[in-house]
Amino acid sequence: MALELHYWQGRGLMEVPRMLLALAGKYPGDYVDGRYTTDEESITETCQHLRTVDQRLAANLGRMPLLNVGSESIGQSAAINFYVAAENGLLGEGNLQAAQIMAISEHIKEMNLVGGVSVDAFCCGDARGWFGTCRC
Ligand SMILES: N[C@@H](CCC(=O)N[C@@H](CS)C(=O)NCC(=O)O)C(=O)O
Repeated sequence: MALELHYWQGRGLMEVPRMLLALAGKYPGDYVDGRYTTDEESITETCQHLRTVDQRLAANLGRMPLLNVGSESIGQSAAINFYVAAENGLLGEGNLQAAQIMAISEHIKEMNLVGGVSVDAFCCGDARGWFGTCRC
């Protein structure tokens, strides 16, 4: 089924699904990597104005990230990560490993929430730069 990712022009919360897709050998072109901005001067062929998509973000309460799977939409980054990982065989073997993988993902999210300090060690020192592209 056709996949369409919608996110700001940055890594942020959509980088996990993009990386999962790359691990599965799928790159932009295999899916739509929609990127958006509110800055008129930053609009390019690969980065459109938010107004082109803002009426279609209800599944994430008007925010991004949003994943379209055919005619269906998924909001909330945790749900998007789960769907993309599960569809591409990247959630381990069985429910136990899937839960352990999701726990690591939640740990990283919480470490980022407290300032990225602990995540720096976990992510080889560039956590601030990595998460800093999210416009939350
Ligand atoms: N809990 C949501 C948070 C979504 C969120 O805060 N998205 C931000 C970008 S990282 C956003 O689009 N903010 C713009 C807005 O709230 O209008 C998720 O994980 O998907």
